[in-house]
Amino acid sequence: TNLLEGKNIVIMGVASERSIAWGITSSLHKAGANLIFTYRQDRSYKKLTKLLDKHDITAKLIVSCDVANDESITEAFSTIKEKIGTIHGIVHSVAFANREELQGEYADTSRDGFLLAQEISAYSLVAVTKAAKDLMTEGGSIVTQTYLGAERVIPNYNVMGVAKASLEASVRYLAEDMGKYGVRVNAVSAGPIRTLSAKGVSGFNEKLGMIEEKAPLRKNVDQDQVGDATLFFMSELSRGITGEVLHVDSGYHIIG
Ligand code: 0WD
Repeated sequence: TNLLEGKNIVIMGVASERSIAWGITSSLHKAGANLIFTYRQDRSYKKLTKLLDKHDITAKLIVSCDVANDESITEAFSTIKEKIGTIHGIVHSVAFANREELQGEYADTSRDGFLLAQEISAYSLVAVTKAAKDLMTEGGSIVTQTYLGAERVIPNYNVMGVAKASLEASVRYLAEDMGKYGVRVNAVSAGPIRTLSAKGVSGFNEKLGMIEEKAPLRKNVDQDQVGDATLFFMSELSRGITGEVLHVDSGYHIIG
C-alpha cells in the first residue's frame, strides 16, 4: 500500500541499523514516503548513507542537525524549506542522558545532568516543532519516541524517565497548539530494544527478560513493530488521533 505516497517526511535519529529510527525508515519507505534525514554525528552520517545504499533507498535530502543548538535546528529546517518546501511529517527519535545517571539513585541526579536530559530528550521536540511549523502548510503528523519509565519507576531509567514524562506532557501541549494547523502530535512508547542508546541503561538485559516472562505477548518488540505503529500515526489511518501515547510493548504496561 502507498499510504504515504507524495508525503515529505523528516526522520531524526538514525545512528545505526539498530536505531528505532531505522525501523521507522523501512516502514515509511515501503509506504512510499519521500524521506529527509537529519543526523548529529559524522559517524551517524556515514552509517546512514551506507544503510540507505544497502537497502536501495534514496534520501530526498540529508542535513546535519544537533538538537542541543537552536542555530543548528534553524539552519536544518531552512535548508529543508529551501530544497524541499512543504513537509508532511517529522519523526523525532532522539534522546540523551549521561550514562552515570542511568544507574543508582535518582536522588543523586546532578543539576546539569537533569537539564541535559530535559534539553535533548524533551525540549528538542518543542524546538523542532517550532522550526517546522511554517513548513507544514498542508497539515501533517509529528511522532516522537517515549518509554514506560515516564509513567512508572523503572530501575536505573531515573533522569530519563523524568525527561520522558516531560516529553509526553509536551506531546499533549503541542497537540493542542498544532491541531488548528491540521498537524497531529503523538508518541509511541516502545518496549526495550537493543540499540546504541539502550547500552547506556544498566540492567537492560533484565528488562528484556521481564518482557518475555510477563508481557501478554511473551516476546520482545522490534524496530519494525515500532516502525509500523509510527507509520499508522504518520498516515491518514490515524486522522482522528492526537496527543496520544501508544504502547508498542507486547502489552507489558497493562500487567501489574
Ligand atoms: O529500548 C529502547 N532502545 C527504547 C528507545 C525504548 C523506548 C524508547 N526509546 C527512544 C529513545 O529514548 C529515543 O528517544 O527511542 C529513541 C531512539 O532511540 P534508539 O533508537 O534506541 O537510539 P540510537 O540508535 O542510539 O540513536 C539515538 C540518536 C543519536 O545518534 P548520534 O548521531 O548522536 O550518534 O539520538 C540522537 C542521535 O541521532 N541524538 C541527537 N540528535 C541530534 N542532536 C542528539 C542531539 N544533540 N543527541 C542524541
